[in-house]
Order: sequence, then C-alpha cells, then structure tokens
Amino acid sequence: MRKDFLWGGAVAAHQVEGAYQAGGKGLSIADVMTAGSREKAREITDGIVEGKYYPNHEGIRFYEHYKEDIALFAEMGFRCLRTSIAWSRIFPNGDEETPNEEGLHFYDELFDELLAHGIEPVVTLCHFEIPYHLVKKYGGFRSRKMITFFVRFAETVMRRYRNKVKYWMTFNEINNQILLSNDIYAFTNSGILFEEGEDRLKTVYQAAHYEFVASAMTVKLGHEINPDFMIGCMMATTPVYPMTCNPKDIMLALQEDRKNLYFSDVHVRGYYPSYIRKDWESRGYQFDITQDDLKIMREGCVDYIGVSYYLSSVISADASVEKLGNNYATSLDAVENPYLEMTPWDWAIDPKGLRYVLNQYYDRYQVPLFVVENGFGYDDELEEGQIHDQNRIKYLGDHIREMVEAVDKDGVDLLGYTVWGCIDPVSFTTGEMRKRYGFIYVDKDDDGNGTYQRKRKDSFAWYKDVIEKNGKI
Ligand code: BGP
Repeated sequence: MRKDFLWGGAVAAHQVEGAYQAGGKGLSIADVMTAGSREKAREITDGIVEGKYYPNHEGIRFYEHYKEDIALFAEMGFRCLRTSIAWSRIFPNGDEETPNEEGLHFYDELFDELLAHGIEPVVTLCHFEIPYHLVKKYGGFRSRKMITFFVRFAETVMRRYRNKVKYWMTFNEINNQILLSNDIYAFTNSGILFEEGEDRLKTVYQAAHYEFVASAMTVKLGHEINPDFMIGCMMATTPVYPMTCNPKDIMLALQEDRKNLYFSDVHVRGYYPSYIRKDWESRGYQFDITQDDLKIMREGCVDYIGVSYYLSSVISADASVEKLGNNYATSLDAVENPYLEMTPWDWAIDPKGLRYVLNQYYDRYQVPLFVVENGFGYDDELEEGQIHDQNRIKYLGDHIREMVEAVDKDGVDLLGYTVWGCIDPVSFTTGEMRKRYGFIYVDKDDDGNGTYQRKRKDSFAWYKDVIEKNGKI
C-alpha cells in the first residue's frame, strides 16, 4: 500500500448538511423525496407537500456541526473526506447566470476547515442533487440545455476552489439509472420522472449521453483550470456472477455486466463501445448525438474511476430458478447467492467481490481506481450509551483485507478508500436514519426526533488503528 494512500470517509451534501433553505439554497431533487423504509419506497412528491416528512431537509445538521465533525474525522486520522457540493447552494435554480456567493462561501469555509486538519477534500459535483427547478422546467437531463447548466456550475466551483480541491468526480453512480424498475434512480441520477408507457431505457440512454458530454467538457475545462486536478467518474460496482457454468448463465452475466460497464467504457475511453451501438441498432434507437459531442467525449476522458462497492449479485438464465425481484443494484434476473449472507437490508455481503471488482476494472481500463464508498448499513443499538458495532468492524475489516490483496498481490493502482457514511447519514434508498453507517453515531431517529448529538462507536477507534497501520490489519 502506498504511503500517501487516501484513507478517509465519504458523505454527500444532501444526506448530511440539512439547512435546505439556508444561505439562499434552492430546492434540490433530494428535498422532494419523503422518508421510506425497507418495505416502503420513498415517494417523490410534486414540490414540497405539507404534512409529509422529508428527511434530507435537516440531514444530520452537518451545515451547523461541520467543525465538530471534522475534528472527529481528524481524530481518526482521516487523510481525506469525500463530500459533494450541493448544486442548488451555488445555483439555487440551476439556470442562473451568476452563482450564489453565500453558497460558495460555505464550501470555502468547509474546505479550509478540512485543510487546516490535514484532510484532503474529495469532491463529487453531482451526487443526486440536481436543482429541482431544472426538473420542473427542463425535465432534467431529458434536455440538452442541462449540459450548459452543469458545466457552468462545475466551472464555477472548480475555479473557486482550484487551490483547495484536487480530486473531483462528475456524476455519482451514473450507472444506477439503468435500474429502470425503481423510479428513484433515474430521478436522482438525471432528474427524470418517467411518464406512463414511455420507453424508459431509451430515455435513460439519451440522458446519460448528455451527462457524458457534460462530464467530458468538465474534465477538459478542469485540466485547463488546474493541470494538477484529478477528475474522475463514479461507478456503482456490483459484480455479476453466473449462477452456474452453463454457458447460458455465463453469457447472461457478461451481458448484464455490460449494462453498467458501458458507462465507464465511455468515461474512460471516450467513445461508445460497439456492443452498445449494436444494442441500439437492434432496438431501432436513434439519439441526439452530434459530431461535436463525439469529439468532446474523446477529449475529456477521466483520470481515474471512483467506485462504490457494497454487494455482488448472481444471475441465472434458468426460468425455473426463483428470482429475488428488484434488489438494489441488481437486475430482475438476479437470484440468491447461497454462499453469502445478507445485511438486514438484503444486500449480499461479499468482501472477495471487492477484490474481484477492483481487478475487473483495473484489467479493463488500466487507470487508477479510488474506492469512494464501501460500508455497512445497520440499525445500531445503544447499550448504556455505547455502540458496540462489531458487525461493522467485521464487514469493513474483511473488505479492507481484500482491498489490500488487490493492491499488494494483484497490482491494482488504488488512490484511496473512503468508508461510506463515516458519520451516520440519511439513507439514500430508504430515507431512514436507522440504516446507520457511521463510526460516529448521530442521535436522530426516522421521524426526525433527537438531539443530533454525536457519539463515537467502537468502530471509531478501530478505524483509527486501521489508518495508522496503513491497512495492514
Ligand atoms: C450509494 C449512494 C450513497 C449512499 C449509499 C448507501 O448508492 O451513492 O449516496 O447512500 O449508496 O445507500 P443507502 O444510503 O441507501 O444505504
């Protein structure tokens, strides 16, 4: 493991900051999503509806508590913190010509605080935080105009923080939107609300194209602003295993993988792979893709790939095998893996899958990788004021060991590792608080009650030790 390996934690603005209207912030898509649960999907409402509960409005009040929180991160020895810039703090509606100074000022203070503690900020530009106005007026990334709005936002913040932030990522988990059966993914990735009977796949391919162009323009511009910038894409990685050695399963797994990999293929190589063009052809799809788009995509290839990794999935071509139904980040053909245990939220726990996926991506692209999310969501119990989160320690330890093997034994070039939700955030998929990830507990419940006080869990000291030992645990 390299000596300057970026150990740290990750959050996203909308899941922690709260203060959804402070300092001139406009509404974002996260502000119109109600709280759900394991059983009940989050609702996307038409604006804010009175009487409904929106957990992101308050988040965990990081906007007010960030100094205290950063001191705790520093105590653990964090070398970096991944967070996002809430687009609607900077451009409240998204289509303004000039930015909101108060919003910019907040991130100046936040980054200064991190740097004062020797913590490198790692910034996602768009982590499910599109200004809501852009959804209402333009239909989100259905519109080509979104490229201009996004690039204006990206350029504004990259110029402003050019001496404070080196590591950037464009669109968080851009490939999530290929999961068409759950409405929240296209909404949070692209600001798209599907219409009755629409060809969802076609819509998503077009939206993703505009995002590829916006991302490539951002990479190119970013390198002009500061040649030292490292600008990456961000992929949700879920290895797809074939259920058996039946060639039908093998082929299906390959095809299933490509549904996600085409996103990183385009980001890293700068052009559409032949298999996706053939797929479009066979479906009779035609898109708004110009020659200028194709040129800019080649000029704006990413410097690295940020990956999130939580679980793996299994696929079967056999119609008689029972399907799991729509699970997180898996297809409708996914089946249970008899070798793995599940988290209470039905995510298959697979540490070796992390080593596998890091090798898969590194073999394919030969560009540096950065594990920017990995973590264990669990309903932690308070026992006499203490949280003995041994299961989290086990989950993370097992994953870290596999990650170290990928680097030390397999030769994967890895920039860093940030544990998702290093301080309990609001869950993205369910909006719950009880799906906790942190080394730091936050006293807030699913209905928004609590003191918002912070408390170290057992994993806090454990992770400090992991960092001190540079992962040799
Ligand atoms: C990823 C998102 C994060 C995060 C994480 C855990 O998909 O990038 O924002 O929340 O998953 O998901 P959840 O919060 O639903 O457990």
